[in-house]
Amino acid sequence: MASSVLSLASATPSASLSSHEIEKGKLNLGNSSLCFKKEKTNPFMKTKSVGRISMAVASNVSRFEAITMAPPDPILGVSEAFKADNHELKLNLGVGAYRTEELQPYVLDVVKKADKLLLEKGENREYLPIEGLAAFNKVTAELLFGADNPVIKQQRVATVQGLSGTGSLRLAAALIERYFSGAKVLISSPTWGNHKNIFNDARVPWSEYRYYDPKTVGLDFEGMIADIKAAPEGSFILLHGCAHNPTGIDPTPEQWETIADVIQEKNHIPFFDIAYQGFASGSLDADASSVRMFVARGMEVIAAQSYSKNLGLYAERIGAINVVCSSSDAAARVKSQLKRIARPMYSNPPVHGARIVASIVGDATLFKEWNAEMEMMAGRIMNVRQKLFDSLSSKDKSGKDWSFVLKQIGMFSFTGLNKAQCDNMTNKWHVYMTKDGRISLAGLSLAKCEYLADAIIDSYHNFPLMVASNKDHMPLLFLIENALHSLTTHLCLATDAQVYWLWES
Ligand code: KET
Repeated sequence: MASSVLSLASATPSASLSSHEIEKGKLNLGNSSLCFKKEKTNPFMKTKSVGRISMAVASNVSRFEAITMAPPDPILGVSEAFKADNHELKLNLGVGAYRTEELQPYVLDVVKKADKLLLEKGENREYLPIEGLAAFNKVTAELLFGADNPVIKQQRVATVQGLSGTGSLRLAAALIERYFSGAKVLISSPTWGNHKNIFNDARVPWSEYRYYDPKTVGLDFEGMIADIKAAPEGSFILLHGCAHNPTGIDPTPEQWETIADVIQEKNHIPFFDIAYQGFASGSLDADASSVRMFVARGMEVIAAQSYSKNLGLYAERIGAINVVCSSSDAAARVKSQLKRIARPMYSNPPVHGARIVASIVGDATLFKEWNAEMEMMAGRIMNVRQKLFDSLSSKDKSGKDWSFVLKQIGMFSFTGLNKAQCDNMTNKWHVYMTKDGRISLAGLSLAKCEYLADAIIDSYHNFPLMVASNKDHMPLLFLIENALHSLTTHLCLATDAQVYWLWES
């Protein structure tokens, strides 16, 4: 009988095997059953060793049988569902991607100009060095920290071009896993959904600090400070540099100072994710002020940047990881290790987006044009925010206070709608959004604000969760939902680690 080999390490957590099952040597997979045993003692089946455990399956069963279907991504999966809907009023407020008033994707004029210049220059397509394009790394650090920042002059920043914000965060996570074994990353509750995936995949333990207060629909500043204080000394504190995703709630400058005080007292390491520089206020400098304040205090800081949003370079995958160190010597060593991590992952990064950023930020005229376009994009979102608030306030006669919509900043509004209400938004109104109640205002037009307000009001008032008919229960439900979410993620991580352990041992 033909046989094939399955690797245990490739099994997803839900398809993982208990040690009991391994001893018994049998696993049921729907209609087929899978046999496996320790290597050496199987005289009848032709198996090949993959690590210590090998399995043989009948030839009519896929070698990938043990792989279960992954759920759709909570953010990017929304765009897939949107595409499949043919309703004329459908609205995609899922992914944070800027659209024009006509709800079309937008390529910045300054990017088109840079593109043309690059084409005329006829640049080659040679590999980049592992750390990326030197001209890009120079301007990206300058854009974040300020060109005159002493840390740049003193060569205390290790900058490596990454695969946009996500890839840059992933590099930093790998660095933490490798050199700060057991150190915890603290992430805000809630946060961008992919943060948890990034640290899970890098096998970096994380826990949450309080951030959003559903009662005030604002920042739970006391909770945040208490949780950062309570974290083990030397933890990494993940902070959204500006325009917090998904809540749209940022600390005030005074609150940032207190956050820095506590982080310094506890010897924690601030780890910024700044994916929306320019989108909070319309000013690239103002939006970098939180990061710059920490650096000005002489702290060592990690900061992951993205050009997906502020230059609309989503598909170019262009961003960077910066590690500000207390000496140029340490920065050089950190950079060498970041390169060492990148090399076996993807070898070296793509060149086109890096050239675009370098030519725009490095040219005074183009840079000025970018700033103007950035302001225009941020301004359009602010107008839409205002119109949505006006529509909600004039249409909803219940007396509910919708002013949180105006208080939030950046691309998103965190509506406070629960999962059932979000389902109603999509199923009845064809409004596609993430199930945490976030809507991307960057995907909304002035013309669609009234329709969206109708959808939100209907979902809020007519589609309460069974237990939550009294809206006072909402904060509690939110907490329960959040706690369950956290628990499942941690369980998944634990199960995953067990499979990994079985494989290693
Ligand atoms: N950080 C944050 C906070 C963030 O919202 C995103 C993307 C990223 C990093 C990474 O973006 P990148 O394109 O890798 O540079 N957020 C939007 C898209 C996504 O989920 O991938 C979003 O929240 O819709």
